[in-house]
Amino acid sequence: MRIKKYEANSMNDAVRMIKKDFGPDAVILHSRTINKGGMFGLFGRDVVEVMAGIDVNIVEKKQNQEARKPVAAQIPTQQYPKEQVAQQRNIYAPREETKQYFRELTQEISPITSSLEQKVTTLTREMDDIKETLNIIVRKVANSPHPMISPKLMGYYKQLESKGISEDLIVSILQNIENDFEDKDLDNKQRINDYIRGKVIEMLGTTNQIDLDAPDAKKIIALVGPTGVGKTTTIAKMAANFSLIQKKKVALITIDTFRVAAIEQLRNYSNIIGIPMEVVFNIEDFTQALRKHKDMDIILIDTAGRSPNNRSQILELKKFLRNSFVDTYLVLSVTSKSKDIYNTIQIYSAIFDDKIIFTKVDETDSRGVILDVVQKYHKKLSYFTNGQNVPDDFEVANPGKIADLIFDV
Ligand SMILES: Nc1nc2c(ncn2[C@@H]2O[C@H](COP(=O)(O)OP(=O)(O)OP(=O)(O)O)[C@@H](O)[C@H]2O)c(=O)[nH]1
Ligand SMILES: [Mg+2]
Repeated sequence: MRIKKYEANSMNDAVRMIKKDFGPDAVILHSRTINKGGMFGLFGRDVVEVMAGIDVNIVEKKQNQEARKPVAAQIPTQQYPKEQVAQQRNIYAPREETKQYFRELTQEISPITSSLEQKVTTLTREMDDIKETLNIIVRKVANSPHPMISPKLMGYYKQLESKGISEDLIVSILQNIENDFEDKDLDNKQRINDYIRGKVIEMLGTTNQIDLDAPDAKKIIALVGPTGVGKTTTIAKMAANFSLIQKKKVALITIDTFRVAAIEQLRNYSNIIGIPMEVVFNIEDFTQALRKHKDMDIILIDTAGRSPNNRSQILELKKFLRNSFVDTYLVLSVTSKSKDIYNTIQIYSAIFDDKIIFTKVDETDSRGVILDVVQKYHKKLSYFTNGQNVPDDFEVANPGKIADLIFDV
């Protein structure tokens, strides 16, 4: 703040002086009337004393603004002829062609802006539609434990889930129902159960059994699979069926020489059924045994159980089974975890083609994995076993029977 003291004859004079020094932004801080010039207070005259000041910031700000003003505005007009000043000012006025340019530009832009407006309107409408659809989905999800399934069919979802059928197959079956049934028929339990059974049978596709009377029948059958799934027992059941029921000539070969007990197990069965059995330790023995029994109607080969995690052991079996006359069946227990079953199928695919025997169906109510194996891996069911009794607990797999097994009928 700059401050100055003034003395004037009147307040008006003082203000004029202040304004001259500080400009219109000056402020009067203090004023008083004093007597000046006389002696002892006599014969003097009254003057006005004023204290005034100005904020230096305001002054600087004003000066900067002045400096930024266009040159023409700063031209002291009285120093130049009027025409010259007008000419100078015209430099800053828009020219006619500039005005024209902006007029044309506006004309060009206006269709673009109106189409943009339209697009924004359409997008807003679409966003509203999406919001509405999302709300419907959210409401549906909130009402149903499975977002893809109508709440009316959730009972069937639970039922199929309890049978061990995988989620994606259940969803596929129930979505078929939603497509094929009218809403009012979704309450018809009998119709829906029949439909589901029909779908499962359709999904199980064709099965495959050994027909020894077929002209191209393969006569040499090997069973492979993980440890303890029931290979040896199933071989005994098959041998007994072919020999005792179908009256065929049957021979057994075991390449499972890993445990003495395994050899003894099969020898016992061969003795009981009354059929020959060979124990082979290498490829030469194997070829010799096959040659020896070439006149048999069927030769059944038992193999050592191999963990799917031991790929090299599985490939070891390949040396024996790569013979094109050998038809290899994978034996799987329904009691195994689905994940392990899928893993086994993948690893054993190196030595078996597509035929599967499921064992131990009597040990669980959850047999839906059979359907998954057929659907996901395109395998064919051949037989299933449902107990430890040789030869009784052995059945030909047909889609109707498997569907009954899955639904525990
Ligand atoms: N409950 C039931 N048990 C079965 C079935 N099939 C086999 N078993 C039993 O499963 C156990 C193992 O059977 P094995 O035939 O020795 O199995 P494996 O696959 O030959 O076994 P490894 O040769 O050791 O790999 C035995 O106790 C059988 O009685 C079946 O269908 N149901
Ligand atoms: Mg065995």
